[in-house]
Formats: sequence, structure tokens, C-alpha cells
Amino acid sequence: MEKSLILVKPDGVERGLTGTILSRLEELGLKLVAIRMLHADKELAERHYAVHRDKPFFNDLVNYITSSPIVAAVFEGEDVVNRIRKACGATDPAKSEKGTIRGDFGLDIGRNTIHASDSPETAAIEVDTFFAGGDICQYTRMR
Ligand code: D4T
Repeated sequence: MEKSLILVKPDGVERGLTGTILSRLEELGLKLVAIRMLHADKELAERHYAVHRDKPFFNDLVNYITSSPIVAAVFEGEDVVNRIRKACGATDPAKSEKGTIRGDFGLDIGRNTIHASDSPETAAIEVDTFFAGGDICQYTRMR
């Protein structure tokens, strides 16, 4: 079954939005299969954002995600990557629609509250970055 990794970023955790964000995703009928809170170090952050290494905002991205604790979670379900991306809204909260997580809670393009995997292939790599195989739980999601 398709998986997606999400991170509630420091601005989400610090404003007490973790439960709200997880609820929005659970309310889509998606199955939460792993979750942990952590304070990412530079090495982990650089690995997670490796694809952005050459971008001008790379250092800000790493500094921000390591500045305070985050919550990492894995959701599972049919078309889960696309469904979560839709629920998140556009990267820049100024451009994301109301009713989306970033549209409702994002502060700016850096502090945009949530990260979500952008493809099933990326998700597989990102899940392995934050979780060990045994951390992924199996159960039946009831409606
Ligand atoms: P993530 O990866 O956090 O789910 O975001 P997106 O997939 O929606 O957007 P992205 O990969 O283009 O950007 C990754 C991350 O970098 C921040 N960012 C982005 C930034 O600080 N300045 C910028 O100009 C851009 C484009 C926000 C998300």
C-alpha cells in the first residue's frame, strides 16, 4: 500500500497544531502507521533535504527544520501522496487555498507548517530516513 511521510515543522509543533494537522489527515480516511517526535540534527536534515542542496534556500531550510522539535509520521492509503499534497496546499501559504493546512496555518514559505512526500518513490526514501522497518505498524483502519 502507498505510503507518505509528513513532518509537522517547528512552527506547527510550537503553536500546538500537531493534533489538528494529524486529525485533518486522519479525517481523510488515511491510516496513520508510524509516528515520532524528534529534534532533527544537521546530518538528518541535510539528508532529508538533499534534493535541495544546490538551492539558495538550502541552508535556511536546514537551519529551520533543526531549530526546534518536529513530528514525523507515516500515513498509508490509496493515492495517499496526492491526497496529502492536496490537503497541504501550495508550498507558499500566501498562495495556498483556505481549507488547506498551509492556507489555514502556514506563516510564510519557510514556516509552512508541514512537509509531505511528493511521490511514492520519494516517500519510500523519506520513510526510511525517519523510521526503521519495524516502526511501521499494521492494522485495519475502520471508518
Ligand atoms: P515540502 O518539501 O516541505 O513538502 O515542500 P514542497 O514540496 O511543497 O516544496 P519544495 O520541495 O519546492 O520546497 C521544499 C521546502 O523549501 C521551502 N522553500 C521553498 C523555501 O524556504 N523557499 C523557497 O523559495 C522554496 C521554493 C519550503 C518547502
